[in-house]
Amino acid sequence: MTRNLLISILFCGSVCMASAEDGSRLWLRQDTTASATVDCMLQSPTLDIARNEISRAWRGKPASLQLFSDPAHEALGKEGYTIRTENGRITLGSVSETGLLYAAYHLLRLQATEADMTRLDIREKPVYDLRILNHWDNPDGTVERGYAGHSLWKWEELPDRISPRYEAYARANASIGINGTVINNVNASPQALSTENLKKVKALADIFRPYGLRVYLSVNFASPIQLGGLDTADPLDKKVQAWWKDKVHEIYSLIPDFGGFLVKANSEGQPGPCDYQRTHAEGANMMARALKPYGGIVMWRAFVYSPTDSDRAKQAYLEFNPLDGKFLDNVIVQVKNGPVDFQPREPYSPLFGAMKHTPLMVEFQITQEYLGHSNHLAYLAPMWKEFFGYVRPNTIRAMAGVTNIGDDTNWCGHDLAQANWYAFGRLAWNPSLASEEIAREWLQQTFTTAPEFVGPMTKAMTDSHEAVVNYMMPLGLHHIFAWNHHYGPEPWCMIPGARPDWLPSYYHQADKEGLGFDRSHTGSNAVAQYPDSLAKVFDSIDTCPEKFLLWFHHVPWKHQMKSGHTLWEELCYHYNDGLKAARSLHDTWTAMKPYVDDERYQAISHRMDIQVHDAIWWKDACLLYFQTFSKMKFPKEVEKPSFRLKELKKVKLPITNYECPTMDMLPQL
Ligand code: BDP
Repeated sequence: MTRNLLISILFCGSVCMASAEDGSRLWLRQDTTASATVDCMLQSPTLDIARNEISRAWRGKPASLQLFSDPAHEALGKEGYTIRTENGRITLGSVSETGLLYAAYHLLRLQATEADMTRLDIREKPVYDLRILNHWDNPDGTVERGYAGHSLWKWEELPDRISPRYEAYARANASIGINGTVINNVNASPQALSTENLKKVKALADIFRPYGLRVYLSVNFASPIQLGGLDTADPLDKKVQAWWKDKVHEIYSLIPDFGGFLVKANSEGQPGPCDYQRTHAEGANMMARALKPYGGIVMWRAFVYSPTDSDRAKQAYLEFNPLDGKFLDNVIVQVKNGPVDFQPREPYSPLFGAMKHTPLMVEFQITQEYLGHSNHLAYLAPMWKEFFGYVRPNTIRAMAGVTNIGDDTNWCGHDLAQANWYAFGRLAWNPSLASEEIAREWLQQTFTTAPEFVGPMTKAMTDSHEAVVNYMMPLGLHHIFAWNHHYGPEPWCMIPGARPDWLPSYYHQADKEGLGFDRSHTGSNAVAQYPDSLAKVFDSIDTCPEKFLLWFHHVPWKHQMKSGHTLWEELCYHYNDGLKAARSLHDTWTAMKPYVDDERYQAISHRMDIQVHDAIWWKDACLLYFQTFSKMKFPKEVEKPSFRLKELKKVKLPITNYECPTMDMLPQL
């Protein structure tokens, strides 16, 4: 059924206009001079955006936007939509205005990617209702693990001054279906909930709303003490419960569609219910009760590990699995994709599949804390797809991604890192999309549709994650980064008095016998947390996939690998392959010069110089260091080291948590 809304968009001719290619336009670079005639009988902020987007850029058949309430559209849910060619025009249909906005962006994507549009019959429904970005942005404008400048949110200016980038941000998210944003760091300041701050949050929420983007806040569990002046934050205390209830009421009176809370509790020094001998479920449920009347949710993180003797990789499971079924229905437990911490490659967290009576959501890290920051090209869709190879998409409830967005002109530092923001949104909408497909459409929209560009670059992007794994941490190695900033290699790192599970040697366990963390039944037995069939595969050194070998096993240096090489040789070849692959990414980019504007060509080339440099640094540091244990020679095909171990051990990068190193800070070749 058509409601009394009909917006007709008629095609108009137009001319092309060039503008600066500083990366600020992301993948939304279509020429906007179409000035199509738009017939609109209903108006609303969201529909105005959808109509304007199409009328400015669409160059195809006349189009109309229609709200439907028929079963076929209702079956697509409140954000789904159809796009159909009918009687010489294109009809975009949905039960909601947001659905129509998504349809508009889809139509424009088809145009920008030069898809065949002769007969359109598209039905779309997002796989996850919640597709959410997590900003680790601090009140002082810094971004924890952010490598693209300062925070986009200018707290000191809000709510009076509104940066135009807030709307540009909402638009970019809507164009890829992202519908939620947690705007502050999980290491949350209690001040996030102050009345003064909430007014600023409201200003952002008002801008985001027409784009279908809801605002959420990370909250500090001790807020009732820090902000409310109470003497406890015990979730079973009536005063504490009343405090949260009042606070939630205040939030919703300002932001009626507020999404809810994200909570990091009893993790890395953050307060939480365990401080009062209460469980995570008791803490989460207390907040959930306060949010429930307004439709709000709690995303409670399972990223916990205390300094015990137990294997860190086992701890989240040990703490959370016994709580299965104990959370209220508006709580979702947010679990990082792997059991440790966003390493370049991890097996999936065994909590997925184990907690059968608790809604779970996966947390991916879009920002490249452990993948060369915004200096390295590491297209992450293949890594996220690897997760979905083990965890069936329909067994989880939602997808969260820790963003790589800052106030840099090009948003993400590295122009090619925009692809990770884009891929996150596309996969949260439909996790069965192929990495190549996403890379291709992103490249076409962001640069050019020339096949000579799109073909090689799709391959380069798709290969890039494996390249980074190989030159940083192949075969299941993990967490051998430099202390604190997590950028370069420091497998030898030893800080007197530091928690052992913050030090690389805890993870690589190199000794004269071999390398790797024994998590088999002879070691920490972390394998037992996986379903039996998989536990068996991981448990045996013979059947464990080699990409996870050193994650699950302490392997003798002379162990024979599937290739016939020893572990030592195989390790050398992997590092060497990683370096070769980094060079090849760079060569591919160099060959793309004719297809790319000079501004972005140079900026990316420069970052790729750093990536190749760092691949050499990683290879040399890790192999020279591990060689002190293996005492074996490098195979002759492996490139000779450019650095000396003694020199590399002295390297201390003058960077804080929040920066991307520049070439002059790096060890000189
Ligand atoms: C680690 C980061 C740290 C975060 C933490 C988290 O190093 O900055 O606070 O994860 O996810 O990866 O809470």
